[in-house]
Amino acid sequence: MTLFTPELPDGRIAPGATLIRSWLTPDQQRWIADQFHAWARGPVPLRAAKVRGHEMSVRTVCLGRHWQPYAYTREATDVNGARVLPFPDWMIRLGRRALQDTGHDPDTVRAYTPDTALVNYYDANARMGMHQDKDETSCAPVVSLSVGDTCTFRFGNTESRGRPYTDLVLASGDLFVFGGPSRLAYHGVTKVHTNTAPEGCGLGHGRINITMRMTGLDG
Ligand code: MD3
Ligand code: FE
Repeated sequence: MTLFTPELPDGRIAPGATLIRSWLTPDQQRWIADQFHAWARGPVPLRAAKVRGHEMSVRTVCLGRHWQPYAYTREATDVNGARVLPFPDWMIRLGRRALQDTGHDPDTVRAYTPDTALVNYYDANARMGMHQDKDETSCAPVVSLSVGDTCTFRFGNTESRGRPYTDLVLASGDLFVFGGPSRLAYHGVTKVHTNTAPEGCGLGHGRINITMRMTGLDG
């Protein structure tokens, strides 16, 4: 299959969707991989969420708030009841820089205060089916960072899981920001390309994806 990389020179994929390749330096990728290993040690371990009775193949650890289908909570009541780790300040600053570098206006950048991160781990066989992210009440952009193996990411439309969609390869260090009209687009991960993680990215096997969100929830 040919993967078509339709981004314009400024990284625009669709209105509100911007991709910046190799946005994270190898040092930053390694830092994130090291943090991931620490986050996965708890208090809430990596877990495969159950969606309508089926375990996802992706495993997730959350920061700030815990995501379970289809709610955000402070305690991981579907895992071990522990409170999730706080959302780190460095990640708020990184999120703002991501918005700045993808051309968002200064007011949007200043107002961006993500409170939840889903940190997904994909092994060689993991996939993520086409879905919309709509458990948040805020329409602020989602910031996505990838580390480790390359994957095929499917970016769809806001109407249905089906066509039209665009398949893109996401590699270690890539930044993707989804805002505006793209915020409610269906999307998924159709394949992880094993042994494609660059030397020095800090992850020997598999893929990490961090998505930062503003849930719009209080408390
Ligand atoms: C497009 N994660 O955690 S990141 C998820 O690679 C999720 O782990 C995928 O979908 C992953 O919900 C994709 C890219 C992404 C994230 C959020 C989006 C694309 C998006 C929100 C709206 C539209
Ligand atoms: Fe998603």
